Parts: sequence; C-alpha cells; structure tokens
Amino acid sequence: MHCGACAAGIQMFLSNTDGVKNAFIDYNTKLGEVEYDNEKINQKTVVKAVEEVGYGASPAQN
Ligand SMILES: [Cu+2]
Repeated sequence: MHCGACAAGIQMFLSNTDGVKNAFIDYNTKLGEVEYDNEKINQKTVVKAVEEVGYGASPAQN
C-alpha cells in the first residue's frame, strides 16, 4: 500500500467481494478488518482477493 487512496481502493474492492459484509482498511496502521460470511468465504479467500488487486496481505493474529 502506498497511500490512503490505495487503502480506500482495497476497502472498496473487498466491500464488493461476494461474501464480504464489511471491510475497513487503515493506511496509517497498515491494518484492515474484514467482516465476512463464513459460509461463503474464508480468511484465505480474503487474502487472495487483496493479492489479486496487487497488494500484499497477511492474516493478523488476534
Ligand atoms: Cu496509493
């Protein structure tokens, strides 16, 4: 991610991804929160979707 616009773009993309209920990406902290439907997609799918638009992503440990 290079700037806030990238974060907004990823957020927008994820929001439009099937199974995603809510997405919030914060450029300053480089962290994102994605709320998704467990029956449709999983964490791997979300990471893959972000990688498909050209960004790196890794699951955060809670
Ligand atoms: Cu950018």
